[in-house]
Amino acid sequence: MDWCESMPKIELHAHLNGSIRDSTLLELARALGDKGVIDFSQVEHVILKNDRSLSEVFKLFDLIHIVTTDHSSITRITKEAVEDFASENVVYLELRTTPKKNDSLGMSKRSYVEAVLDGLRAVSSVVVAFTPYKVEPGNLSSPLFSGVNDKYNGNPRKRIFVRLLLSIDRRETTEAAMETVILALEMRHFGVVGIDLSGNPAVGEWMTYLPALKFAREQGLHVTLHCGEVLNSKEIHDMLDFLPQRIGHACFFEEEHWKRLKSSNIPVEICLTSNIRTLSVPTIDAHHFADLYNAKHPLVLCTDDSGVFSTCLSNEYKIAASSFGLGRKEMFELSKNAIEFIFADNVVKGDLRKTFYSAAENVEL
Ligand code: 6MZ
Repeated sequence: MDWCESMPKIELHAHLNGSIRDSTLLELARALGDKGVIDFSQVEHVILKNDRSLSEVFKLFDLIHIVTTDHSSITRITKEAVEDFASENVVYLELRTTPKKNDSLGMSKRSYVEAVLDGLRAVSSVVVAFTPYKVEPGNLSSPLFSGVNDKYNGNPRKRIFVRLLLSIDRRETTEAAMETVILALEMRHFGVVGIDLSGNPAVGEWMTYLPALKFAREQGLHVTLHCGEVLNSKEIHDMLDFLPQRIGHACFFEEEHWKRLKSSNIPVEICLTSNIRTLSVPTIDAHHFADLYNAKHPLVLCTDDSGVFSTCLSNEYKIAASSFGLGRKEMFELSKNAIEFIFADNVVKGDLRKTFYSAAENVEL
């Protein structure tokens, strides 16, 4: 585990509200209980429960959203999520979140995303680079990180790149999905690089989101889809037809889907703990990681919801090592290969390659 922690890592599938710390969730829930908004005694056991089915996970998200959806909580959980990932040597993080409207709190989708950005700015223990790199005229050597050599508590601060994906929830309408895409386009200069389709896979129809997803792609945003989280052969087929730049999960694929996935080379975001906890795969030994890995299909290990599933990215690597026999070298390569699937630009990719190159000299492979 220590070794997995020490290795640089890339996280490409992390839902902001799913990455909330248990301690923060309990604290925020207790505060709402004190105000009489919720009955804390009724929700405490829901928060602390560890073995949830997929449908129970979505009930928990409804609770988390009641507890977190005000600007200051969103800012706080963003800051904490970035600190947590950076503390285990995640060097590039794509954080995804569903912009939410809440009239009673004066929250619009835009102000929600601004609260997320405030969270990125609030991080002080780590150096965060989240806006796209621009080469200033006459200054070709502008640093990717400002204050890289800054110290925090006497130690050099770690560095992390963060990019944002805005999620469309499968409960939303075509118009609401389009609003999220337009917001993502307007927020590009703040590091929003793409769109994710997520939410309860038992809800909603693929066709509802197609206009917004097509528009996103035409405008140059990257698109990743939660695909095959439940058995829905036609939807998986249609999603693969769309040729997203990445997909998440791929648990309920059938022979025909695997063939098409492999021939299209679409990278898969693999979330081992999440898939096991939600019973989306029967056992870890039966997980499709092994087949995709052996077929050298592009894939990346991710946490999905580190708070909800009590995991972290180092733990996902540890599980891959113990379940599929990966050695240090294989884990390092797996982590490094993810550079090729990130949605940030080539300058960031180049910087990450250097990070892995120098880490290869320092971590025992
Ligand atoms: C599908 C998921 C998910 O957006 O409020 N989400 N969607 N499958 C999953 N696997 C278990 N885990 C999380 O983060 C929470 C939201 O992310 C999506 C759901 O829409 C959930 O409400 P944000 O920050």
